[in-house]
Amino acid sequence: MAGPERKVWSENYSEWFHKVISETPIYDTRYPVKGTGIWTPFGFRLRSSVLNIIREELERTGHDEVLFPQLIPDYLLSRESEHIRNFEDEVYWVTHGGKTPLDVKLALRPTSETAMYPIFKLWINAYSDLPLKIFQVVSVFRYETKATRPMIRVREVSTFKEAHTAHATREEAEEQVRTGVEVYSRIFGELKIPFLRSVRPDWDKFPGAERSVAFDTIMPDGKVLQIGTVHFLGQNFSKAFDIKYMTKEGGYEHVWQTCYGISERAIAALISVHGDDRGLVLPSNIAPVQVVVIPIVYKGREEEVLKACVGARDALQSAGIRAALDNRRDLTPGNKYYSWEMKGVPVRVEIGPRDLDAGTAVIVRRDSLKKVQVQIGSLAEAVKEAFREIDLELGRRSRDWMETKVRKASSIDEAKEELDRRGGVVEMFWCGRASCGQELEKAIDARILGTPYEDEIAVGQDAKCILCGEVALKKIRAARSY
Ligand code: A5A
Ligand code: ZN
Repeated sequence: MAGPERKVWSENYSEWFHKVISETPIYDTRYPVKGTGIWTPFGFRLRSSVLNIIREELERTGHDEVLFPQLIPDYLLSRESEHIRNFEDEVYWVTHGGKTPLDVKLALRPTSETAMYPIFKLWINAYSDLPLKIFQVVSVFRYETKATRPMIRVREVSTFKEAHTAHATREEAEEQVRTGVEVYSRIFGELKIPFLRSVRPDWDKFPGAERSVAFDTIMPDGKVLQIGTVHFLGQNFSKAFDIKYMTKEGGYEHVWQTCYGISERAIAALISVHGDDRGLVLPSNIAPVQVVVIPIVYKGREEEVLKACVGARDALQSAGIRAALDNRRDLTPGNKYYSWEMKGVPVRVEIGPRDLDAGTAVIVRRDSLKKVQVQIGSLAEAVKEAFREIDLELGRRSRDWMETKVRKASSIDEAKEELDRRGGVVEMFWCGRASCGQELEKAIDARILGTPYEDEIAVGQDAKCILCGEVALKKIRAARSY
């Protein structure tokens, strides 16, 4: 597709990202606490669009929204040993109320398992209390030691959607993991963010989980970003927090649990995978402003043109489209184009004196910058048709791009060279032993993402582990990651 350039986008992605989020503006990074940021009015609307999609999917699949407290007493946070061992170094502590030292130190939640599960114990007694499926959207705090990055690695994760479920049997909880993966697949599908789903290796599971399935996408610089995770918790937490239900036979059994989370990283991915050198490009369902109408006025018929533009905006709004009119008099059309292109508005409508006579308008697609002339009477229909095409194109373009970044490698040298040269993800065969996996991480200076979620079972008969050469049971993915 001969569209707008994506040169700066791919060659200097980090700078591109900072420019887009601060010039649009979406997110202000000037707050004087490291790892925090401010959602601007436009950014907040973008965030709300994404959250609407997430909420809709979760509610449709039987999850109820709740809100738990932010503070977790130290004795609860440390109740599950694996969990605390991994989060220990990332926790912010509240130790004083005014000048008075607190008897019990309180953690700012790094995630809410240990806040919710003591209450699950109170809520769950009988078989009929299950399954329990809840979620909340909150801020969590993690004292990240790796370099912080706006939205991508923050210390106050301000858009943390976490879902937590409890079930009577292992099978039901495992089924819920599959459902969670499907729910997330649909959410990323709506955002047109391409993804790879990998079962993380044992050494990189969520602290306290038996199994973690992760969604990764590839950013314009070739580095991988984890944009969501679905965890099977087994009975680890239910045993630690003594969450039991009475079985039909009258005995007690600990519940089986899952949890899954998405954060503003998903919004960073949305911005990054679709953008181009002119700024943001957004799918129509996400765009806070879907259409901007711009009057093309020279001297003469200004009032008439403006009137036609107001009419066009009103007609679009009546058709349920989020349309705006840009009638600022001190800006040239070119300057207006620039600012709305930066904001990723999917469609621009231009109306000038010549359109008045012909009864037409020009519509311009943000993704391709292609222009077409349409009858003013069928503007709303034409715009909706453009939305359909744009959304399809964004899905296709981002998926095609990602696919070019996923390569197979059959030797260590080849894998390393691939990652050095092009980034992205390499897929290899693996015997399944942790020792080979971890050695591989060192040998190619990359992170093991895990095995493909889709084909966890057997590979080919003659496949050999890339490291030890023994029979390979699995495919393994590796990448340089955020
Ligand atoms: N309780 C479970 C759901 C949990 O906390 N899982 S998690 O640790 O994997 O976090 C869920 C998602 O939040 C991650 O997949 C990642 O996309 C995002 N996330 C984690 N730490 C983050 C950070 N410091 N900044 C932004 N996003 C983060
Ligand atoms: Zn091996």
